[in-house]
Amino acid sequence: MATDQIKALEERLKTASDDAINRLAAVTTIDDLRSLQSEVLGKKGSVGSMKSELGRLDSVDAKKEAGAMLNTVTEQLEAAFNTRRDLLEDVAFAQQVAKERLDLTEHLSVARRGHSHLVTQATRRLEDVFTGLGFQIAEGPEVESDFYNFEALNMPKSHPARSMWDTMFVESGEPGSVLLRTHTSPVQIRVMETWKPPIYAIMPGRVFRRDTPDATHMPVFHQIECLVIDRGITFADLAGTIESFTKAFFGGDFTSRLRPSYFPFTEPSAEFDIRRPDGTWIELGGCGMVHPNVLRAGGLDPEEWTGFAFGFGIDRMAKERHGIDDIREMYTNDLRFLRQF
Ligand code: FA5
Repeated sequence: MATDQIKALEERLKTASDDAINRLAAVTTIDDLRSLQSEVLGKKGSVGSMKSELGRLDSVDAKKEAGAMLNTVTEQLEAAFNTRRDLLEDVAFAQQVAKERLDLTEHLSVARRGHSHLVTQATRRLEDVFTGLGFQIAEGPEVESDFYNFEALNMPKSHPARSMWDTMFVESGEPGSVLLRTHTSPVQIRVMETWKPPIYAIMPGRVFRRDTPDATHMPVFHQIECLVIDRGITFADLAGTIESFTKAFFGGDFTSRLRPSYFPFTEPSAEFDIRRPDGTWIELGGCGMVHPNVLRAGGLDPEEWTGFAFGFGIDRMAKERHGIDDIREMYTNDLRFLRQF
């Protein structure tokens, strides 16, 4: 009797266990594994519920035998569940890692060092060339007073030449007394006030004008100013310096020329152009002999000191030099453009 009971139990146990193993092989998530485990080994599970049947067996030996059989199968099933769980956990972890992985390949492949902006590079080169010619570098403020930007440069209030520079004013002090400098020429006065002649100075910096951006204009751009004050300086020194600079900066096959012009702070005044080897010309900037009124405004005696000055746009020069069609390209921050330089 007991043997039959055990046989029957053994068969049911085998069926339940085989069924559990088959279903386990098809389980792909931890959640499904958990619910299958309780369906099989839980109190009411296909295998787990068999424990409660042991009490109904006829003999103690039969109970023992059936109990041992049940334990063995339960242990085997638990081991199978554990193995499957480990595998699913590994897979879930790998999936999670893959999902959260940061794709750094782009950063690695473009992990080159940045470089200075085209205009900064041009400014540094200009500084190198001029310091090589014996000049010192000076700087002045970007927010200037009317005095330095205009008045000391021989443009008293309501002087018509002030309209050559469409000015941006700053709301500070007397209306119209504080402004964003429209050129680097005010630094000439600041240098004359603080340095003792002889002066051989260059003054690079940012300047501001109410100019509408177009292919050759920006409202914010860069200039470099050059000022020489010494005894017996002549127009020939000015022309010679511009020529030396042209060859040192652009190359030996470039030359320069001066054309008569007008600036209130220089007399005589000229525009200067650079000739490329192909014979075409680049307009660079303005120049001239420092006006006696400007020397006086800077605290120097025009009877003792003479000098020349010139100034030009760095952005526009870089544009011409590199054959850039539109000056605005330099400020759109498009790396594909900027990386070319
Ligand atoms: C001046 O600003 C004078 N201070 C130059 C000077 C200095 C003359 C010393 C005599 C002695 P001008 O306004 O022409 O001059 O400007 C000089 C250069 O700045 C121009 O030739 C041009 O290259 C550049 N420039 C002028 N306006 C702009 C602009 N909106 N955007 C970019 N570059 C400009």
